[in-house]
Amino acid sequence: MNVAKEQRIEAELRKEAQESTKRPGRIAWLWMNMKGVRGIYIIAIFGTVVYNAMQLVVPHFSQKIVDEFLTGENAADNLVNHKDVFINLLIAMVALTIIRVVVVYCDCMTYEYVSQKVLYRVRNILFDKIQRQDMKFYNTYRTGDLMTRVTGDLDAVRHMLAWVIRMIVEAVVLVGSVSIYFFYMDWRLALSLLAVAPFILGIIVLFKNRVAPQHRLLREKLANMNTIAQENISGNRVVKAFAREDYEIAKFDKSNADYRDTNIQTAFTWLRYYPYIESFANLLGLILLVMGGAFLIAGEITMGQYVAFSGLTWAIANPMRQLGNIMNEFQRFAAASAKVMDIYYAKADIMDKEDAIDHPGRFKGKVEFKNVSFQYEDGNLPVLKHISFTAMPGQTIAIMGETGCGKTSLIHLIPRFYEPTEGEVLVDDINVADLHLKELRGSIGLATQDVLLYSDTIDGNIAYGDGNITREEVVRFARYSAADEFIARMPEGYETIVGERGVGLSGGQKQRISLARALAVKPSILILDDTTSAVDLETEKQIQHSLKELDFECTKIIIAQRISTTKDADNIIILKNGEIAEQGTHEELIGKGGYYAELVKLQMGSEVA
Ligand code: DGT
Ligand code: MG
Repeated sequence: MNVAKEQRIEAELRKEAQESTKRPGRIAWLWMNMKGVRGIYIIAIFGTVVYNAMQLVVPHFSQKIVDEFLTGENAADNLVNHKDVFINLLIAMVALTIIRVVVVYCDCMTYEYVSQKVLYRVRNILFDKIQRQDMKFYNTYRTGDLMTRVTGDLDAVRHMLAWVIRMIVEAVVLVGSVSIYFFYMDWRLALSLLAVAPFILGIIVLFKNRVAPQHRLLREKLANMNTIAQENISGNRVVKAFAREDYEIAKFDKSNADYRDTNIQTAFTWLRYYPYIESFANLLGLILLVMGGAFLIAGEITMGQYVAFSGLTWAIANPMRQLGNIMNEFQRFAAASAKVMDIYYAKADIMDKEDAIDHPGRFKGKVEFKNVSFQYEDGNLPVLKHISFTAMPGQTIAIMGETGCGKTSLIHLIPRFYEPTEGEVLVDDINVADLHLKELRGSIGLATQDVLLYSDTIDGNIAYGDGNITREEVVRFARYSAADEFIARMPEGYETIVGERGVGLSGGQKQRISLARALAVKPSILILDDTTSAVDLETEKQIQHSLKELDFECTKIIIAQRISTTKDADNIIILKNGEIAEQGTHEELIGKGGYYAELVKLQMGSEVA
């Protein structure tokens, strides 16, 4: 399939996943995602039917050979006079076997191709889905769990297409066609052989009821183990700092053992039912021996027919034995696909409205909070209460307050990471909820409180928001954020690769790169959340100076603890328990003699010189 067609199908499926209000059944969902490869999948199923039916033709030929050339009344005669028929029968048997091998080979390749294709597609859609979720989603799902869904769970879905369905078709074809053939030879013997089927089916149903919850449990345990591993690896510094390696190893061991035990239990569940299935399957041979023998002696069936019956009982017995396996895999698919579909059909609460307002061109950068209150969905207390203030284009607004008073929560409402529970947040006099997220967020430069850099070059990290900017510009923004000097001193300068999360850089260095990254999108609104907290005073002064000299107009909203960072702001907002306790300029607030004035007194002499 060509790339354009694949992309078109993927886009259609994404649209469906986004817009559908009802989740289809898991098989219908699978079928939907097979768009474009359904035709060849059906051919593959047809191939399975063919090669299984072919397996039956060989015993049919052996029956003919036995009856007409070995044991029949005219056997010796036939062997002499119709030698050509005998040889033709032998050649046909060999040819059929070769053809069967070729069909099986092509068939397996097709199943593999289709299943990989669907796997690739669904994985892309899942990643796309995960990318577009809002903050709430990331608060809900643990990383290890999400990783399990796009890897292990998805592979169980692939396995369904590549193996389980094939096995089901195989079983149905074998049992079905052999039954017909048996009935055609002798219906009484056929009926006595098939009498075991209802018992085996009964056992399988009992087994299914037992094993289904176990597969769900198994899947949870795997996700749990992955989460522990992932959290441990990304939090390795904390582990080392507290010398908790042994504790972590024990914790992982426990989860690993838990997973192992659940796996063993699941296997044992099958083993509990297996002897019954096996006994019934073996009963077939006994029935054939007794009943078939009696029929043969009574002359009801020929020797050739007896050979055909006995040569084909496996075609009933094997699928019966396989049923447990198939059911097991099917339940694994059921548990995994439910997890995959959770993400596939996840809907972000925060999305573009259908009638979102287009805002081509640059925002002026006016930010206004109108009586905004906010509470986290999983929290039980309001975090922000009746916040109102306005930042005019180009102004600098400082936000200060004790830790936990709601500063970060407040600025997260501007790029619409969360929705206020009351009131509205406006940018350029438009409610942010009415803007296209891409346009809104594209015009905001945000340096978050906990800095996350990608494992990429410093240049790549700074240019993250706008891949088109030149090296000169990257250097210019690094200068604005007082980062150029230390970057230039690094062995490979801007080409230095920083590790995952910026390993290899100091806290202050990371903050400065994060500031350069925020500036590099030339935002209309620059939001700095404690961005210079780890930077020394001298460097900070330099940064403050360059922020005033930016060559593009930009409203600045700066969260900081230091008076030196905030004193020149056009408006300083003091938050207390989610409410605005004071606001005004440096001089006005000193005059008020409140929290800010206290802070000035405390920090006097050291910084505000
Ligand atoms: P900081 O950075 O330590 O100076 O503190 P702020 O002022 O940035 O505080 P903020 O906005 O992070 O948190 C305000 C309150 O909201 C605090 O009680 C913790 C709570 N909170 C923060 N994030 C979440 C969240 O994702 N879910 C819930 N339920 N509560 C949150
Ligand atoms: Mg904060």
